[in-house]
Amino acid sequence: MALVTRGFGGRRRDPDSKLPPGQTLVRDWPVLSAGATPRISPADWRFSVQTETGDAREWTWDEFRDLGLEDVTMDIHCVTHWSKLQMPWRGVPLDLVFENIDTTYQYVMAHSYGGYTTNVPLNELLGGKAWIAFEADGEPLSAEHGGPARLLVPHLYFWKSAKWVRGLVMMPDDEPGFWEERGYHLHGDPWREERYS
Ligand SMILES: Nc1nc2c(c(=O)[nH]1)N[C@H]1C(S)=C(S)[C@@H](COP(=O)(O)O)O[C@H]1N2
Ligand SMILES: [Mo]
Repeated sequence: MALVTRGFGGRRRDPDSKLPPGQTLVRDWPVLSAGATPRISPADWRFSVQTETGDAREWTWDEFRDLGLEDVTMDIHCVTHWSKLQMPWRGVPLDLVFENIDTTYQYVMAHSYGGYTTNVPLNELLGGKAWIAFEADGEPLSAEHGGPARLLVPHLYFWKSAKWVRGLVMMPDDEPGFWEERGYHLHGDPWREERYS
């Protein structure tokens, strides 16, 4: 049985919740996918982290969720100018994942079922800033929104929150992922409007 704990924002309203520059609030939740929607069942889902040794630590659905689920309330900001504030999410914090990982590499490429990739520095995934999310708004993530599991890095533009995530590959240097290769910013801080490179 996976424990559910409350993160810093868990189910509480965050008084600091605000709209970054150039963003507009939406009520519905838009779907933005670069390709077809993969359909992955929890039974087939695996999550892995590969380090400089070439070896990968791999978890099944149950093993991974048993690392510890957390409820948090987070704002999301898409580079196409929509934001949603105060969304309830449930997921495993990356801090708990990296307790099991021995690496000196400081950069991460997230890989998704379907081939999508996005790069994030490791320190932006730790310290209670990122999750592998399984639920949003109190429901399991729909396939369109990245179910059964997606990366959630809410303090960066939402393209960093890879849907259908299947693993992370550690890298010695920062390298562009799918959208970053196509002109989007390597980092993507919405408060600095790091939209394009
Ligand atoms: N695998 C995958 N992840 C992805 C994308 C994608 O096309 N494929 N699009 C990104 C972009 S640009 C955004 S804004 C969000 C959209 O998530 P949503 O469809 O749940 O709103 O997912 C991000 N993660
Ligand atoms: Mo986006």
